[in-house]
Amino acid sequence: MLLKNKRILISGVANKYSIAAGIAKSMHREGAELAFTYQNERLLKNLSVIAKELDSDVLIQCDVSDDQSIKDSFAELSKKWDKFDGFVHSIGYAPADQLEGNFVDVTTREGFKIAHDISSYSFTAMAKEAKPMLNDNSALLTLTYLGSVQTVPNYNVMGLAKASLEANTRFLAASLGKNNIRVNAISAGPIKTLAASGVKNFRKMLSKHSNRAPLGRTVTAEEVGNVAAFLCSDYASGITGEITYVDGGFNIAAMPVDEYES
Ligand code: NAD
Ligand code: 0WE
Repeated sequence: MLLKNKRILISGVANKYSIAAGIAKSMHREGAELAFTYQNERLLKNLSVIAKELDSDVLIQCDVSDDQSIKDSFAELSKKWDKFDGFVHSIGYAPADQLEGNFVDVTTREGFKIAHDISSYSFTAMAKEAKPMLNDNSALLTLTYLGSVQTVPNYNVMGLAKASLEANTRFLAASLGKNNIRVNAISAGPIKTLAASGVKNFRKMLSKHSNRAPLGRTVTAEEVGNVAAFLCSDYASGITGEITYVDGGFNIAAMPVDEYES
């Protein structure tokens, strides 16, 4: 039980395929008490079913594009939990027109602004509001993607936003270290979630991934969840500001093994 006596707030569950849902499942198995935020009413129905299965009835609306909504959601959480032990930020967004086509042609000032605001700044914003409520030995976690450090066709301005999110992870770690709060990120391999379902040729990307990754397959949201549970547990007490890859080794391989091995 990695997370016995830990209270963790989880954002970003849109449905059962969400990476945040895999994380919630692992954390619940490891004994954590969970609360959830959801973006809007439309997502509440799915979340209610998932939260119930994980013994949680703390569901709070939080749209991270709005400072007041973030403030209100932590105020509401404080009615249930006076203190807690960390949160998972599993939120990313860019307008759909930014994620299809040639980077220099499709990227706009507005698209850039929204991608960075929702996908990176929101992590700082949530940390700011959570800080007074966090216990000693708390941990914050976010989800990033390889597109932050290598180009990926169509990922475009999201790659820039993820680079910002990873720097954000390091600066938050430096900022909150003296309060004994650790801040880490998981860089997950591609997983077929709602956010991925709108992406052109995503299935082709999944098979390319399996081909190049040393493990010869994609990863599941629960595999990401298991690492998330570890990083938020006291077993990871010496790790902060780190980007941990959960991608079957894809990022360390420049080429598939099988095509050149005799
Ligand atoms: P998902 O669609 O299940 O989750 C994305 C979540 O972001 C949704 O729950 C949505 O409600 C939330 N969100 C978007 N805008 C918001 C706002 N303004 N306020 C509050 N919430 C908002 O997809 P996912 O793949 O589970 O994505 C979760 C995280 O994992 C994202 O940061 C994504 O970039 C990252 N990630 C995904 C993959 C992948 O292949 N699926 C790989 C690596 C990293
Ligand atoms: O971070 C992500 C998903 C990011 C995402 C997806 C969408 C689709 C719907 C952000 N915003 C939106 N906005 C929408 O309107 N991933 C890591 C998954 C992903 O998305 C890609 C990928 C991969 C991998 C987009 C293009 C290329 C590869």
